Amino acid sequence: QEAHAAEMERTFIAIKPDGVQRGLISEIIARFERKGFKLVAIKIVVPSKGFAQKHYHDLKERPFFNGLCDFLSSGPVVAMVWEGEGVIKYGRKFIGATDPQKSEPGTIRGDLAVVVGRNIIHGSDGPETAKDEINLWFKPEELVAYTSNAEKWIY
Ligand code: RTP
Repeated sequence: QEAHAAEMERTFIAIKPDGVQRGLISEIIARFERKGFKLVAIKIVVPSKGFAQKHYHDLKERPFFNGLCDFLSSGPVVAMVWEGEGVIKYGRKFIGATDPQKSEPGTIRGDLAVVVGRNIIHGSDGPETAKDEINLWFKPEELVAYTSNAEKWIY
């Protein structure tokens, strides 16, 4: 089981300042937790604008880049690492389309958000980005490896 845990897929999930201000932290965490994914790192931080620019470096040519980085650095963000089989892809599905108007009901954005600039949550879009984003937001010692008793009933 130890070796199994070491290889388990991980993704980076952040509750953006709008999600935090609206009191949606517990709602979002509950959805991942109830699904059966495992929380291995969590902290609340106010990212600097420079940090937000690093996080969104792929989008630096986009017209909304500056506003997006201002927004991400405007207040507390809850940064998390979730672990589990298929957590990257399924996490994205769970979160819903980038534009909440196009997110299916039942998804986090579909149920809880209205506009693209205030879509409450971020999730890594693939294995490489997940690795990069986890490394950007967390030190290795902030990731806690543990065996959850529930795991053997889920994976
Ligand atoms: P995220 O990275 O936050 O999970 O979102 P995503 O992959 O679904 O979408 P992406 O294209 O990477 O865009 C990142 C974030 O930029 C904001 N955005 N604003 N004003 C706009 O047209 C616009 N388009 C995107 C959103 O907050 C999106 O989550």
